[in-house]
Amino acid sequence: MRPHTATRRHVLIGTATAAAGAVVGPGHAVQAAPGAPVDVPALVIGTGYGGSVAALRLALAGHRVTMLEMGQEWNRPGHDGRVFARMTEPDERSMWLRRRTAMPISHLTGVPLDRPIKLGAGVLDRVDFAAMGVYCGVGVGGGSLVNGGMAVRPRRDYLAEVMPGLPLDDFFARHLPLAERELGVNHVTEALLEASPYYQYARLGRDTAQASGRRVVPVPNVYDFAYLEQEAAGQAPGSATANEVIFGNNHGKRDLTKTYLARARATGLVTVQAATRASGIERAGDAFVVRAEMLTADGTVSGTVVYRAPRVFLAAGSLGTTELLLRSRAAGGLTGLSEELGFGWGPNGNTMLGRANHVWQPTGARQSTIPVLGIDNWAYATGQDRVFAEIAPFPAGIDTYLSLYLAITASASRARLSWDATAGRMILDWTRAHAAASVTAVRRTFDAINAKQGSTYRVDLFGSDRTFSDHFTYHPLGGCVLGTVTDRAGRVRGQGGLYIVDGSLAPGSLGVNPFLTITALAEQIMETVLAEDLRS
Ligand code: FAE
Repeated sequence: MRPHTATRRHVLIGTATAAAGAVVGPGHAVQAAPGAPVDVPALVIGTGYGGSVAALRLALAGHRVTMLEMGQEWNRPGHDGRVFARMTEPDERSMWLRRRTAMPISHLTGVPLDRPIKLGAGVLDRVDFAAMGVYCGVGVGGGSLVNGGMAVRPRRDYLAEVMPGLPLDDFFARHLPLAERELGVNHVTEALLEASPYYQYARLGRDTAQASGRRVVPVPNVYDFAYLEQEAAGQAPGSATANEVIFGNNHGKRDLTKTYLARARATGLVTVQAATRASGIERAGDAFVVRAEMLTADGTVSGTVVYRAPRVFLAAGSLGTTELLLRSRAAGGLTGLSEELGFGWGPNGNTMLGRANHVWQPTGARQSTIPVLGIDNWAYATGQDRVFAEIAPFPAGIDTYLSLYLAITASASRARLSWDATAGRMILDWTRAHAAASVTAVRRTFDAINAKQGSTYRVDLFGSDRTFSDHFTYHPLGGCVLGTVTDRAGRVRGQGGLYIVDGSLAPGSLGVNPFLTITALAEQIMETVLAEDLRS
């Protein structure tokens, strides 16, 4: 095992001696007989939205829960006094096991923006497949640590279209409002939106869209806007106003560690094993044996640990959960899984673009990293032309006159995740052609704005051959689609006791930013599972 070094922050959080069968984690110890698996009543793999809901609901019902999380526990300040690095000052905290950043906006005026960084178990992963890069949050709190906090309700008609069979009355009447309350969703204040220099870019994005007859809607968020007002006024340490977002927010954001996970841990029944990556699941009689690797702060495997649990909740996200199931099936640990495992994957139609404004249309040198407005054409578009585009920030410290947008389309393109036995890894058959309909839809929306404004697209943001980003996503969805790989309550078919509660259940497209829907879906699943499978 690698020695712990006092100079590293977030050093190895759990250590394991597989031979002795003992695991020591932060603030707790779990003991097992030498060589034997650690027996736990319920295991949750992943600490993002689905995992946090599962842990809280299980614990409130009196069940002991052990959570495994491959990333770190982000609760200790680093060398600069901050827990997370700023977007503009990346270091080993920023990216998951990379020696160079992999920024979504990779270039500006032809200059590459990526920089060398020290290798570390950082908070933002980018998983590169042949034609698609997938960004994911890694750490206790999952995607909530790195995301923009936008908590957008899905449209009822679109959910009915993409997830037929979901009990929508209940979902909209109870589970979505519950998720919004637990996550602390709130709205930007009038003062910030209409007067703050930090939202000049949002006001310009709104005005130029409305001038072309486009509808602009408010976008709710879990970032605390009362805090944002204070930081904008210089009365509290800056986070949204200080270039913090995709590598974590040091203040203001109600990420899962402050909401669901905090409540779950407060029960005293939830143990989180950070820096512990599940690597395989095997059926063993009425239970499951889950193997996991303990990781150091630079990602080295320092030991292994084995758990045994009669109930396992998979919450490792679209890629993580699908990979675990594909890998476990390939290794012979799980048999009889649905043939549809890996299918139905999509990037939620994610397409980014930039527009160059005129010199009399400044976007602001100072910009809040938390978006608050979106352009919405769903009222007057059909099929794959439906677009919801957030007016996104580009905080550069100088005025760039750049309007940036993250568009989400109703793309019908789906791809398949599968196991490449030769390479020993998961692959994705997404091609650039899969994104063509999204790019066309987005182009239609923004061509109209450019025509009215006499403005042009920025062609210098995503490398030499792209005006629209058709090669990465923040919103991986699918792989274990609800009602195919699982039943309607997230029970993995053919594997009693194994459940899925995360974004892998959603069929590649939700039409809006996904975490609110994922959270509400996990609430619905847990309600059913607790009532039907775990009633004591
Ligand atoms: P997720 O939150 O990804 O959690 C999975 C967890 O499992 C992670 O902590 C992983 O480290 C962990 N894990 C994976 N594999 C293993 C393993 N083998 N063993 C142990 N642990 C493992 O899953 N969505 C919005 O709705 N609004 C936004 O504003 C927004 N902005 C985003 C910005 C960025 C930069 C990114 C990357 C994403 C954004 N998203 C946004 C997407 C959102 O964060 C994502 O849909 C959810 O986090 C997915 O939730 P899950 O519970 O599926």
